[in-house]
Amino acid sequence: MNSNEKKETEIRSIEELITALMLADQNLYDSIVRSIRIPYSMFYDYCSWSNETYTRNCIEENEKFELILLCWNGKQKTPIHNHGGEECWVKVIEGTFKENIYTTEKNGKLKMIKSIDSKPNDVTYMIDFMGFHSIENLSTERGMSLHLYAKPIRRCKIYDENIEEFVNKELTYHSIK
Ligand code: CSS
Ligand code: FE2
Repeated sequence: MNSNEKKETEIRSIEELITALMLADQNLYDSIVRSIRIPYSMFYDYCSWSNETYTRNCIEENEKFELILLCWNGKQKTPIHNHGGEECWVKVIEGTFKENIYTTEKNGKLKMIKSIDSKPNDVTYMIDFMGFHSIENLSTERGMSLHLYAKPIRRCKIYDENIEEFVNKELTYHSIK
């Protein structure tokens, strides 16, 4: 593939991304997410921030998929969670993040099996048979990550550190465009 052909396959705006996802079969979502080259300033309209938690900002939601922008203050992190049976892609837009992946052992205890650091443009993938994960903004600065879930995730399991058990959690948005 020469450089001209490569440019044509790159996705350069949020509108282009939504159209590509609407038209494509889910088995093409991985290559679509990896071809995103959207400047981070194009996501500013979708940002909201909270000192309590990372925020979930809905860019697009339909029957096939959910595209959300997560905005993180410094050091914010998710609980350990699964993805309600759906596929999950995370693309870093701005900042540096750590993903820890866990499985449950026979006695039910959680075991961390992998840790991945990611930077802008990196893509990670998760699905329930791979286990559970948590994501953390490694920096003390704000960060943004783009999450594609197919299909949309209404509820998932999150690990409650106090009772050392998973509990069901309904997922909500902090903002919707
Ligand atoms: N699944 C988490 C983010 S890490 S993929 C969420 O949607 O809140
Ligand atoms: Fe996740």
